[in-house]
Amino acid sequence: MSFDGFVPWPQDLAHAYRAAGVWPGRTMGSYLWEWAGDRGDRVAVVDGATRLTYRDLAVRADALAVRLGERGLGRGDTVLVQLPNTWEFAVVTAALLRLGVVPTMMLPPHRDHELTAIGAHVGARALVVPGTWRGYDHQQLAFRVAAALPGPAEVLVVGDDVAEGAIDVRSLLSPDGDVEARRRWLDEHGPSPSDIAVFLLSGGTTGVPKVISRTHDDYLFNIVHTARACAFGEDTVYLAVLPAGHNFPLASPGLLGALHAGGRVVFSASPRAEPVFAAIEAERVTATSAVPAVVLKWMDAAATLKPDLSSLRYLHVGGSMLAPDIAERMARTLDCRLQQVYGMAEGLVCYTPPDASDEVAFGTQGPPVSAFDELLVVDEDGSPVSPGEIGELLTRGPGTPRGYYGVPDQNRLSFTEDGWFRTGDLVRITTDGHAVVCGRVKDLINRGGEKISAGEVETLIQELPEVAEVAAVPSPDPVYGERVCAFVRFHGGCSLSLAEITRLLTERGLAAFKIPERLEVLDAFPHTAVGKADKKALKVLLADLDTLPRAA
Ligand code: AMP
Ligand code: DBH
Repeated sequence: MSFDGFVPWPQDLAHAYRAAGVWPGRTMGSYLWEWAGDRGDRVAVVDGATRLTYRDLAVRADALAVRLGERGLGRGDTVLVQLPNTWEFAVVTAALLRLGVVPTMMLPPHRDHELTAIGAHVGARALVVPGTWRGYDHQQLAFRVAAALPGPAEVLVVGDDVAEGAIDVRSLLSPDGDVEARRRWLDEHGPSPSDIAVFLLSGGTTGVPKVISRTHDDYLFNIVHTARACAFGEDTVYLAVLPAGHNFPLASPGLLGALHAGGRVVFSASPRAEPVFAAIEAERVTATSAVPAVVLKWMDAAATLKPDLSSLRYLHVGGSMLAPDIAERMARTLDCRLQQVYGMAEGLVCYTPPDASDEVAFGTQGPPVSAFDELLVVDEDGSPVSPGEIGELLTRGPGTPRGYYGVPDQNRLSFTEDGWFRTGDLVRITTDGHAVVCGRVKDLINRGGEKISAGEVETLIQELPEVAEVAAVPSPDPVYGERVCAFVRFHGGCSLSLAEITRLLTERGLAAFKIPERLEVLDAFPHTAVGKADKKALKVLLADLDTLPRAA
């Protein structure tokens, strides 16, 4: 197998980045044994009572990698990884990076719809899932998806009750055997720095989420520069709270940044305040990252639980809009330095500096983490706006790939010919070069940092026979920022309730966080000049519905 849909980096740029040392010219897996040598006995990963040293991590990752290699997986293959925040996430990811098998980072709430569509798009050869998670049987999900994929795919399970026909990942991690021989074999058979290291999902705006290929070179750039922007070092104890397959907790700087800096990663299986506070206290966590919706819940809980957060120095908050007064309240309530982050799996990451003034820390999302990142703000015609004006942000740089994986038509819309990525975000840049996110032009719903493509939800609802017309729009929400609202026009004599729509979409295998939480039924839709649902008008209508008293 090879990755035909990969949009390669221009050769001259790749050479220039390597020559300038912006790209380290190494693979991510190549660090494992270097770390095991320098700091082998130090704890790298903590998950409840499980503690892995840097050496344990290298030994186990190699053991898993070689045994997966023996089962026929290797460079040029990809697997869907849908694991919760447990220590196995770190070992599985490290093993795949060593072997050159590309992990496609799925999220635990994803279901048949997402796994099948993405798995088919990337040509997944296997799925790595938990057995049961939050009461849901992921093993059976993986069997269904494997059967639906065009090619053969193995089911790899991290869990206690591994079914016949699935592979027990824990049995493959055991450190028995010849550690040195495995290490030599992997050093010879591993990937090269320009290979794809990981596939990340973007919220995207089309039917299914878009896949972003990140090479070892460009992802290492991301990790190194974000870790620097967050002053990560050997004393960093990073708590991974958001689902680890997200670019933010994974590599911005997240768990990979903490390991790269010589620190320690603590996994929290849940973002709820109780376990998070308990982990911060028990492990003396120094930094964590979360979306505003999650931090708001921590603030509420802190008032009653009164946790000891004295070790927590830095809180990275980003992923969705954050008002300055709330940012300030977060820092005061949790008594730590707030670093706002505006980032995207497509590459660009901006961070407010750890020592920023209150004005910068609370009122902006900071400058790009590297001077090599370029920003360009344009108006509706694509012309640069005057300094300080709001417009759509275009960006280019050593961490921003030149196209999504395998979607040439989409790429002509999302990227300019000279390599600028159209973020779809409305921003202004302050005179000091700090980004301030002001809104967006892309058609998605940002539910507490989870990006939901309006098109994906609309396509599934439109397929219901009762539905004549549908439009998904963001409905403002005090905690999540936005939730999905579906405007629907039914065929004559037909109707469905919100509960019925929820059931039908769940049956079709759509992740729960994408399912509309509000339904507004219309007899007639407002349309744009080209005959599409007029979403601007629908958003105004929604605001009116929320302010005007409703007829009984
Ligand atoms: P994704 O492409 O799925 O990685 O999501 C990245 C998108 O999340 C960005 O393009 C923004 O729309 C949004 N985002 C990330 N950070 C922030 C932030 N601090 N404020 C507002 N929106 C954000
Ligand atoms: O929302 C995101 O995708 C995001 C937020 C903060 C991100 O990718 C990142 C930082 O790197």
